[in-house]
Amino acid sequence: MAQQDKPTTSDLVIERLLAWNIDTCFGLCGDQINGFFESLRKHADRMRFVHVRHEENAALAAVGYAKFTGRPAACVATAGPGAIHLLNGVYDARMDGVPLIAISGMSYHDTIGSHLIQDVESDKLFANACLFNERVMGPAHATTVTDLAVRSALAHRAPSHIALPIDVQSQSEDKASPKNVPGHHSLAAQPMVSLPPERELQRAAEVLAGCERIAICAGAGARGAGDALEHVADLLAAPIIKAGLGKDCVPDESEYTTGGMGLIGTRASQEAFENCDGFLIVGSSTPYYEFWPKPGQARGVQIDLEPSRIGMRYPVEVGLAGDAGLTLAALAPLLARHEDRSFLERAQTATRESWELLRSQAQDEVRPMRPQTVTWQLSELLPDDAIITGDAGSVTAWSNRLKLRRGMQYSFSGTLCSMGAAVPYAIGAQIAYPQRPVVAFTGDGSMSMGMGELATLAYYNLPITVVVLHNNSLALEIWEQNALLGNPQFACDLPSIGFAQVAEGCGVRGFRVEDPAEVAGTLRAALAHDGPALVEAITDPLEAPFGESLLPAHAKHLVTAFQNGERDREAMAANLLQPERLAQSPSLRGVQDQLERFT
Ligand SMILES: Cc1ncc(C[n+]2csc(CCOP(=O)(O)OP(=O)(O)O)c2C)c(N)n1
Ligand SMILES: [Mg+2]
Repeated sequence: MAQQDKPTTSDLVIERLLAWNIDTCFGLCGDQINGFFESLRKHADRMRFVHVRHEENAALAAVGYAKFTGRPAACVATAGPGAIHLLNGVYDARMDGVPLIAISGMSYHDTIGSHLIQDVESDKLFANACLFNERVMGPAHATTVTDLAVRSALAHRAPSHIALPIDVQSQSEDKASPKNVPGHHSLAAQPMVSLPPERELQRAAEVLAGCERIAICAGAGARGAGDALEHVADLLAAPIIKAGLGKDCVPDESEYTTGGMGLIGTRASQEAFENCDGFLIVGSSTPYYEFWPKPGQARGVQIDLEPSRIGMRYPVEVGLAGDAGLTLAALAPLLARHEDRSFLERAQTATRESWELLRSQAQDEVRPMRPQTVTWQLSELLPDDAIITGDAGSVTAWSNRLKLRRGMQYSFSGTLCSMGAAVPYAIGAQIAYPQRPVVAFTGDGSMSMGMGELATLAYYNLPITVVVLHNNSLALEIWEQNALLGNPQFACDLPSIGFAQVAEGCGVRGFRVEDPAEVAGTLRAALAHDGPALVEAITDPLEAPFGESLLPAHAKHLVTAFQNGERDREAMAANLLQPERLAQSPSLRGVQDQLERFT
């Protein structure tokens, strides 16, 4: 074989990724990774390369791709700044339990550590973020490392990192060591099927049989297990309360769900937590477990794929380590149907009240408009089968209240909670599903962090609809500084950007809407646009994203912050004191007199 015909290290990595059915790679080139890009060029007919504007978005797009398909994608960056940019998205994968293959360049194999340009040892950089993390030493090492990277990512639902020194990327001559037995590896995949032992299932059924008012909390681990979950909820007459990452495990139109939980959740969810005597946790280790039943209040059973997470957030009596769908299906025949349906029925009434609150808030014709108007209208207009990506901000609360119908999918950067994930997640989703409608729901802070990707939407003509809540503010931080710490807001203002104009400048159809009466029409036009579109909706930053779901301590903090001189306290107090909201918030009613002093 002539020298130039021999596969390079990069060829071997790419061919092995393809053999694993990983055929999509997001990234951006650079002199320390261009050897790999030559191989991407040669494999362009089989490895779909998606050129983004910032490496962080390459990794986040790969996370979005994996969250909506269940399959990993690759992302690639040059050494130094490229790898460092990539890292945030790779951490997102790690923290939300998502498989991903990150590839980054390094300096020459014999200059590493000698202060050359961009000489950041990316294998060390990714050590904490990735479960599998190796530097490839040459072609003879490439397939072994790639196999292990993919296997680890799939087995542990975690990111893997492959570091490729620049000269190694193009190297095709190598001598295998005597321990490297030719042909010793294979692609045999062993899908994990994990089911708890029968004895533990029996114990779980006994605990649940002894409870009268059972609440279920479902998180990311319950995604894909919706049918089994609804069946168990029906048997137990138990409402399903969805942690942020579990939003699409059952649709919001399900008669069993009370919607979201925690600061961004509904009063219906909180009431179920407060009044339950039995607690079934399905694939959730939400950071907001202070909203859960108090330790000791309810007898607990927890299902989690990851045994080490059992008992981490709640003192459960029985832990079922297993796949949520399979475990629920195995548990169901052991459960007697709860004849007393009253706990579920009360939750259903409270859920209707939560939706009614949102609906009536959405009807307000004030300006700047309430974000609820956008949420409500978007829910009405979302096409069947839509994929929606959310973002960090008060926008998390508003996207959490979108009314998902059966077949829709939703996710956001949940545990890392990185701003700016909605658009790259949407890119990953749209690349995976060119025919499905994809909506990115984001804030002006997040949008300004990742604005460059609007050009990516135009470049690939991805028909994503980006909805930006433009409130000239890092609004969530106003409410967090006040409600979590009792401090007046500081450094939350954002100078206005003409997002519709920026979008147009990038080749994306731009819409701007200020009038609540025009929201539906504008969203309809954007969704119908044949190509990428952006809607900037001018919204009120002083709309409390978590008014009715505050805990008493948060309500007290708000009063303290107002006493300490919060500049917008008058408008904030007025917003919190709206009768419909007060009616659903015992915590706010507890400080009503004190809040009234500020209006
Ligand atoms: C990368 C990153 N930086 C900072 C934060 C802290 N943070 C969370 S939400 C938020 C404000 C987001 O502002 P915007 O996108 O305008 O949404 P809004 O809250 O106004 O709806 C900030 C600063 C974060 N989560 N991620
Ligand atoms: Mg904002």
